Amino acid sequence: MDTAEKSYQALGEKRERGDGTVKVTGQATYAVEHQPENVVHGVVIQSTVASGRIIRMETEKARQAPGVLAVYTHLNSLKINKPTRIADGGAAQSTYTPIQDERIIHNGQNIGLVVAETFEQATWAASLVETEYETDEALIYPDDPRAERKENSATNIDLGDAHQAMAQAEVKIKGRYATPREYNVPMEPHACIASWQDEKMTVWEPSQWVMGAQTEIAEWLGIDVGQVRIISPYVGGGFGSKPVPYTHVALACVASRALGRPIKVSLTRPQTFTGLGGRPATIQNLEMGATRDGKILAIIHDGLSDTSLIDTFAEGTNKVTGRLYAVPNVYSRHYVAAINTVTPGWMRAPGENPSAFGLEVAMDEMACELGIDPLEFRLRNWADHDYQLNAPWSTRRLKEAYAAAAEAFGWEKRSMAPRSMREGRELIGWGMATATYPVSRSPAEAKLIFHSDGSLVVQSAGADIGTGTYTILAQTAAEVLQIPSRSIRVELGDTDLPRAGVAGGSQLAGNLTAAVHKTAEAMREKLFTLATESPGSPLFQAARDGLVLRDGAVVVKNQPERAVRYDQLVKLNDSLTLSVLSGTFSQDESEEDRDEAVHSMSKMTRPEAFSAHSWGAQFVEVRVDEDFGTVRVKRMVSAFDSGRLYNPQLARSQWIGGMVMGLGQALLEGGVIDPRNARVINNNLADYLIAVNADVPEIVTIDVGEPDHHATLMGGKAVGELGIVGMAAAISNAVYHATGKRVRDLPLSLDKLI
Ligand code: MCN
Ligand code: MOS
Repeated sequence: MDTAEKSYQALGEKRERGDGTVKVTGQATYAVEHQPENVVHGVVIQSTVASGRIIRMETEKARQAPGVLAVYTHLNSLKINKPTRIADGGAAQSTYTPIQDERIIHNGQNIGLVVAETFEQATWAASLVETEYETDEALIYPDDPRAERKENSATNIDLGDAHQAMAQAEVKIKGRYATPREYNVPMEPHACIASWQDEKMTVWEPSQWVMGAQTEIAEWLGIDVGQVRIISPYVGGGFGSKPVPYTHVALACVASRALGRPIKVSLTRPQTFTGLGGRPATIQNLEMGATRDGKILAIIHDGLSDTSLIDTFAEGTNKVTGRLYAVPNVYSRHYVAAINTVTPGWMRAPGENPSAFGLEVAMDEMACELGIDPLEFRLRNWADHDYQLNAPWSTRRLKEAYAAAAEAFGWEKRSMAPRSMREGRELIGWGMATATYPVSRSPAEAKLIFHSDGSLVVQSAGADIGTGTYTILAQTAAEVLQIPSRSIRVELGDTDLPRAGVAGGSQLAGNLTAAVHKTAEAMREKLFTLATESPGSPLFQAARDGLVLRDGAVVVKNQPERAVRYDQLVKLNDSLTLSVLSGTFSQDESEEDRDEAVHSMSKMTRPEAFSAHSWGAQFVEVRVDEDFGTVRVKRMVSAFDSGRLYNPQLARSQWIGGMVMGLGQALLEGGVIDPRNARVINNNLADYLIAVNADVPEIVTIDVGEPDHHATLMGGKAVGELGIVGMAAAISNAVYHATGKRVRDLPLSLDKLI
């Protein structure tokens, strides 16, 4: 039978998510929903000033309150060691260690933990703790001239001579582009259970990277990585906010060790706004020079993002500046400004996203200045290779993306002038932008286990944060082993499982499909060996190169009656199961090197000889009410090149998820910081607005990718973060087209339009 006729819903095919039903029916247990015996509850206390020190902390009333077991502050300091930052080969996003001293560096800083028998008792007791501060003046905004600035030289761009070329350019534009602090706000807030038992720390923690969590917790506690286990099979979204645990987890761990009982610590939604970071605010100045006929000659660009007083987190605003177009002269610098804030962190497409906002709005401005259609302007500056790296593209089906999206959108019907399209009181605007996201790679392991009933289990420590990892790994094994993917059980998100790195940088799908594919191939060889070398096998001594796998059996090609089923082969094996552990590490890599690769990000690489990225063309229509300035997005059409899609249905879910998040970023999102005390005023989901269903119009996505084996073993490129990258710029460009008003700072709230 032709295998094409029979679908195993293998890699590359559409299929619903395997974990979907358990998640939406409430059967999936999230970290803090586990109910260990004898569990206690911890409530975090946060500072109410931004800068200074604690001069008095009165905890006695809290200690006397019903059910209270302990109140931990800097006064009875449980030791927490400084963790090593990701950039220094560790796994920490912030090196802040709570309750070690009296210093306050940001408002909402975790400064204590109250532990009681019940959550209500702990909450009540926490309200009884009185804290007095001596306050210093705080640095609240990133453009405060007193804030210390550091150059983030890793992202410097020095191509050609930008200053000289700019001087010669016939047409120039210059703009200041800004994005506010934004917050990831996943549905599942940050909440964990820590349990110290028999010299081992077990933590149920929602995690994009269990092995990173293991590293950081071991460092905090001063114990071996092997003494820490992280369990995280289901994550209710992360969007970059759950790569590693934050300080409430450190507090939970030391409290559990001190009390000898498991402890639950959940941040309230408001506490999540300062218990961890979010996307830092950015400010960019971008100058572009071009010839009259629309060739860009030079870009001069500096950017800034805020960070905390103790850690450098850079939201590289120049990540895409030198990469999208054929610009021979680019000068770009990115700086960080240290202010009184929690250390910011990743949020979907860190760097690429604000970088594209600046560049892609500037592209629109230049196109208008030149009187050239914005899409045509981009095509005139087509980069046939990566100018920044001076390397060929692996694949770049961006022209195809522009063409497909423009056609589906009806772009050729656009009239050039702003305010030239309307329907009644509604101004209509059409805008577009380019999106891109790089391909990264890290090695990983997987284990495949056949049980005696012929059922297959696939294991890896990697995470599924809502992306589809469970599903695509079943599909990967199904493709090689020729069994229905729905019959395969996948186990993920546990440090006891085979080594894997982070679900971050939109790379896990590529990393784990490769690892599972290799392991499945090793399993196939093992099945052939058992089939041909076990005396009890019906295919004993059959020619190995004449064998194939089909419908759960080893079969002699063209002789379907000569077959042995997998369950029979398991029984011929010496043990009850048949398992293979393999992956994408090179064979000579030591155990130590493998451990390092998954417990840090120091071994993450990019494809070498080629510049490998995903690409997208994003078009939107907005309607702006002429009287009120309210903006509605009416249509979103994007075409993407993410290489081979492992599952087109799930890739589309990811793309539209990114696009919806981009819509929220464009119109609604933004932390409002109180200028008096640096408190996040809108620290809840009623005031911090994100896009909801009523905001979201019809979405069209078009896949223009082709397999890219320079990028990854299985031919796919990045998906998870791509969809957000160009959205805010496309919407801002559309709003300009509708209204003639150029808004360069997000969000595009109505006060900026009337
Ligand atoms: N996929 C595909 N074909 C490819 C690549 C991916 O079909 N060539 C699909 C697969 O279903 C895969 C998913 O897209 O599971 C995401 O793959 P990938 O782009 O490799 O991203 P990761 O697995 O590394 O996931 C992390 C990524 C990031 S970095 C953020 S931020 C983000 C995102 O995924 N956070 C998310 N998408 C999210 N989606 C949900 N629901 N929740 C989050 O927190
Ligand atoms: Mo994604 S922001 O790289 O976790």
